[in-house]
Amino acid sequence: MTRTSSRQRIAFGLAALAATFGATGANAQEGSINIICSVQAEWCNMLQTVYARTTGVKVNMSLKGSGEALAQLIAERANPKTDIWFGGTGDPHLQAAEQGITLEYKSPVLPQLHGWAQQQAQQSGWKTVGIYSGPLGFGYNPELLAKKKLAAPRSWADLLKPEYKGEIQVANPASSGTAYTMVATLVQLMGEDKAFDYMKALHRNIATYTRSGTGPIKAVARGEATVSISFVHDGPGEKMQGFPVETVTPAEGTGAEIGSMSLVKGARNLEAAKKFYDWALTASAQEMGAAAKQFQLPSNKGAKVDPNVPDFKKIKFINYDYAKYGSSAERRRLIAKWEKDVNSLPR
Ligand code: S7P
Repeated sequence: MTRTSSRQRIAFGLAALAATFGATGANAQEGSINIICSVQAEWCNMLQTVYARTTGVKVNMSLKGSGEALAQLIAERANPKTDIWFGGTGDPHLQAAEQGITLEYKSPVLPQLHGWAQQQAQQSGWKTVGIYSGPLGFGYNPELLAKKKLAAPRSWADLLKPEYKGEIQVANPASSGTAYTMVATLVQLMGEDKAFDYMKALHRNIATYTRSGTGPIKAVARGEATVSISFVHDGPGEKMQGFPVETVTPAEGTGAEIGSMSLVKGARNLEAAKKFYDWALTASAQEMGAAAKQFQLPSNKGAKVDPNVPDFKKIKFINYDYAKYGSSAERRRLIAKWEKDVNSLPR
């Protein structure tokens, strides 16, 4: 059997999508859907273009990080303007589920998903679902490190070294799901008291807390920071653009996100939104991530895993408690504590 390329598989998937809709081109379906898209722009744009061209459904796409997306959905809950929230870290999706902002839905595609993605659905009462997973780690700029005669970090402990003072970027957990994943990971890895002592010490070495979780690795790639705390699947895409960036996961262990998707309660275009949701869970739709140079692990068991996707077998993971750290109370409590005990300290 000849090996099919990712692009060929996506083309086959599109043909299947067109068949499902009884359409072969634009204007075959009526209507539109409104999506908040929390992956990076290239993937969001590809989903928008391909879906609209294949089904005739107009896709209005608004790009927002996970933390900001949740804030918007909370703000518009009395009068929702969004039909689907696609991507972003799983914790705020679980929080949205708990707050009754998202809708229970069991897609017929669920059995095709990995256990971790189905578990995300089950523990939210079927109000969200895992669409990808990715490990938290560090990005670093090897050229900048060499210029500053610094070694690459290998562990959480390394980030506290005095020589990294002012060299590290991470996002602010109040606005970023990525940074909240870091807080929750450290608390589970070290215990709460030690994790907060660690974050206070780390604070001295932080140059900037960014708004969005993808900012720090982009800054590292462009030589604006030396080290970032980031999802490591965001590294290869930067490297492919020619930027000097490498990634590593910490020796002590790390957490992983379950990037998720949710239907919004009160969605104005519910039937069309469900069709997009089912499609987004298929193997061929999920392969679009890698085609857009984003390298999370797809949740559909049949999706081809690009060689740039981090090898989960080689990473030391903690046993991340998604239910506990996705609960509104715990998330709010830890973020408030981080603001009070860490962010208020001088640097
Ligand atoms: O590259 C995509 C990614 O890292 O960004 C997503 C998310 O929007 C990050 O949100 P924050 O800005 O709130 O941290 C991740 O789910 C995804 O893997």
